[in-house]
Amino acid sequence: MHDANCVFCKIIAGEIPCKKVYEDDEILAFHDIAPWAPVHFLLIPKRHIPSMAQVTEADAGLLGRIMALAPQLAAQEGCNPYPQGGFRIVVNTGAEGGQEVHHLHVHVMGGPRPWAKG
Ligand code: DGP
Repeated sequence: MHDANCVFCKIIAGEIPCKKVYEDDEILAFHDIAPWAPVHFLLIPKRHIPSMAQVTEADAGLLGRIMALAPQLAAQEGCNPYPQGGFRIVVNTGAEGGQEVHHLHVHVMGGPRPWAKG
């Protein structure tokens, strides 16, 4: 599913450039345009799911794959090793959850502190 008005669908389609971290048939990862931390990338499903609020049991495999990719991509992108290093995972959901782009995305942030947010 592709939403013509969605900025992340446009990135998936190659209509908007991104700094790619990882791609497969189901998932794309790329650097956040406004990073809060020295390492900050987003993992997104290629299928247009607006947010975590629309996720169902049928999406468990896809969500599991996204979460399982996070540690290896965090290391690849320069996050320091656990436990002195590590990373933060955030999934903003809905207006009150701080979500601005309504295509499900998992923020992965890490690197030496202080960070811009938090
Ligand atoms: P959220 O508030 O959770 O919806 O975060 C959306 C993030 O998406 C925000 O940190 C900035 C990022 N973002 C928005 N537009 C673009 C874009 O065109 N390219 C990239 N790389 N990131 C974007």
